[in-house]
Amino acid sequence: MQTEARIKAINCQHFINGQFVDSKNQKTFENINPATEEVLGTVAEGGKEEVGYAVAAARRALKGPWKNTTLQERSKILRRIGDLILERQEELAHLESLDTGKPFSLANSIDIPRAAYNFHFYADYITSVGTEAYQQDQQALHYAYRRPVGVVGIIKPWNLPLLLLTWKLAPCLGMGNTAVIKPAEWTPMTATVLMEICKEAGVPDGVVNLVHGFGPNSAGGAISEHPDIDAISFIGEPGTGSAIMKSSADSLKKLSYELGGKNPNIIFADADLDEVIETTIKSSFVNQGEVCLCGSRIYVERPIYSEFVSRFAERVKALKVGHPLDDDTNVGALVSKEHYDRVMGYVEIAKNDGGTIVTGGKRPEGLEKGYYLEPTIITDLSRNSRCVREEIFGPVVTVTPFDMEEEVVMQANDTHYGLSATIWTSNLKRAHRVSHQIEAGIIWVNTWFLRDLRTPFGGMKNSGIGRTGGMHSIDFYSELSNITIKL
Ligand code: NAD
Ligand code: 6OD
Repeated sequence: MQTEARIKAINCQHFINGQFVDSKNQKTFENINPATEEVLGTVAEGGKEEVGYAVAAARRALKGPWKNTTLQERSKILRRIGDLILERQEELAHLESLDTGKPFSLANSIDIPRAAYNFHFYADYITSVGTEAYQQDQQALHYAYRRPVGVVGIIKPWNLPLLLLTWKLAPCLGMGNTAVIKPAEWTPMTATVLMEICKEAGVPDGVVNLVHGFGPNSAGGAISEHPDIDAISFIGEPGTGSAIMKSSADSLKKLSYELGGKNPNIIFADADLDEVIETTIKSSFVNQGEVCLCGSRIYVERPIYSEFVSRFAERVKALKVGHPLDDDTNVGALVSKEHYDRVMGYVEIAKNDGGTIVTGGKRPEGLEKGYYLEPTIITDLSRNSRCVREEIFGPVVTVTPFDMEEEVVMQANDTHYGLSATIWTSNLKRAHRVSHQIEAGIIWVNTWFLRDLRTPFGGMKNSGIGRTGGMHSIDFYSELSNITIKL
């Protein structure tokens, strides 16, 4: 039974200096519902001019009331933002589902509660942050003084819109910075509501600013180039990261990057296969496979390869692809036509490369409108196929057998990416040994996407620069001055 949207989509304006405003030239673009291909509403299209206003407001706020807030006051505001997100959970989950095509049930159980928790976590964490101090015999006392980095540009992707925005914004505000945010053009709604929430929670005008728009030659490009932005926190594709690095080079901005992944899911024959299959369904297809951490390259030790493929395929065929607002939907719609065509292109590449489509690979029957794709398992591809090498970012996984531990480590590392990996084994020594050899920033053993926000999070190689989480985010969003007092 299809649930009717109980929450109406919103038209999205910029939020600059505490006010919702249109673009100076009144330009807007359409926001499309990926589940129905209908227009949800309009979005103000910002550019250099709007980013200029937003940066000026953020700069004033940095030196104004925000500068004088105490840690306790900022902690209270972060807590209140988290509380208000939870008060508006159902509305936010609806808007997130309409924008992205993800199941409402997923947005309501994961995205929005985690968005609130990002604020609650940092509300507590910032109150325990200290600095270093060293006594140098009787000569001197050295201590580090922490201050905000300044105005931060936050540029976001579309897959987990509110979860990822709050993951950056909470420590950014907590450390006393101000922000100019650009959400992904395909998913503008929850970021817009978050601005209302920030205002209600007591964030002073100008501290958070939001400019909608596109990438290069638009709001994203304007943020990267703006000389008065001190740092950029970016989540998105490596190519975009590289473009931002080039355009921010003249002003030497501090950069934090969380980029793509082509993550190996390595299954040894001694693993608990029931648990493996249960979790691998999620690590392959949750959020339509549009999670940077998805284990899209599955490697299975040969003795259990056939059993894994047949049991996994059986379970995957039972997943319900459907309208995101249906209660029983497991897999919703991909985010846009452009992305859908791109993912479908990879299915064609797999066929041309001699791959076997074990299940999926096509639009589900009965869903003629919307960007739906059956969860897809592909076998028999060589490691040179673009399907095995490139991030697909959709409900498509490849499965490959292996014989030796050294061989699978080599294959797992045979990529420009290095975000995450999952290793399934009941052999503790092997778990440590393989984990130490895999070139990835996040390694899960016998689990996937189990998060503790104090831990370092991020990727190596083309998957990112720096780490976030706990103290790592605090370090990015602050500058240290070492002060030496001669005794
Ligand atoms: P994208 O790089 O295309 O876009 C991200 C953002 O950058 C958007 O807001 C876009 O408008 C903006 N942008 C594009 N070009 C720009 C430019 N030249 N200058 C400034 N801004 C620009 O990424 P996407 O398609 O929105 O997201 C998917 C990608 O994000 C995948 O690669 C995925 O793996 C990655 N991702 C990584 C993580 C992580 O934690 N590592 C999390 C989520 C998504
Ligand atoms: O859990 C997180 O903190 C995080 N940044 C998740 C990213 C998921 C990528 O799609």
